[in-house]
Amino acid sequence: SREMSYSARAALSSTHPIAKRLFMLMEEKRTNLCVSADVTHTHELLELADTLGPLICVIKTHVDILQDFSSDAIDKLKELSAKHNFLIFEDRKFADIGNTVKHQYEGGVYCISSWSHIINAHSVPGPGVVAGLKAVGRSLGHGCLLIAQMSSQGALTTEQYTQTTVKMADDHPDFVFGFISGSKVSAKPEHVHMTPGVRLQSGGDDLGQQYTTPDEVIRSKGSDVIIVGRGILSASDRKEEAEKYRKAGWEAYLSRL
Ligand code: UP6
Repeated sequence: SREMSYSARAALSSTHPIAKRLFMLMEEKRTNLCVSADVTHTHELLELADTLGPLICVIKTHVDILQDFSSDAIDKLKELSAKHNFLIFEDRKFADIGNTVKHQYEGGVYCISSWSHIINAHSVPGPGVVAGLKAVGRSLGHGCLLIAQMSSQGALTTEQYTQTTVKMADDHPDFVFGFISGSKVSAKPEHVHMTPGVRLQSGGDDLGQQYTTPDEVIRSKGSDVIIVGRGILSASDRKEEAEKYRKAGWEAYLSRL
């Protein structure tokens, strides 16, 4: 099936500024690869960001697994994001009442809103979670992805849950610009779909993760961005492996145009 290009989607007037930036840089850099930088030390995070920077559109972080988190490391990550033109996505998966997520997003040890272009949230608390996050992030120009589906075995994200999540996104187009999902869940071309649980060799791990290939995710499932962690991190040459994922994701995208 013929689909719109990332740049055509960037040009739509109703596309969120963060989605516009993302679609544009994906087209410029010819990449729909988001690396999941699931490492425990800041030197490794920064080394990944600098080495893989030219090959990725987004770096996804879990800053609460870093043993040596510091605001200095975050400053360096921001510099690398400017140097290589990628966006930063803290995979915090907010999932509480609006008032609590507001504090979790803005304050605490990590001050996520001061550095992360993209955050995500579970829709399970209802629209208050989006309202709380939006109160902090909207004026900063940041954007949010709602988790509509999960890659793990036995996930409770039923078809109805997914559809209600899409409605929640539709109600907040000034902040929510897309989804974490295994497939395209919204028909709106302004929405970005990002998919975790991706590996060149399908299968899983022994804790419930389930993998799909880049080609399947982009071409058959209609998602836009592949999120890859251990597929790249466990390779002896991470840059070489990341290039394989970039190429696979990009060729799958070209084939659906
Ligand atoms: N992630 C999933 N599945 C989801 C949502 N998020 O795997 O439904 C995240 C994980 C991890 C990354 O928290 O950071 O994506 C996947 O890593 P992996 O490629 O090493 O399995």
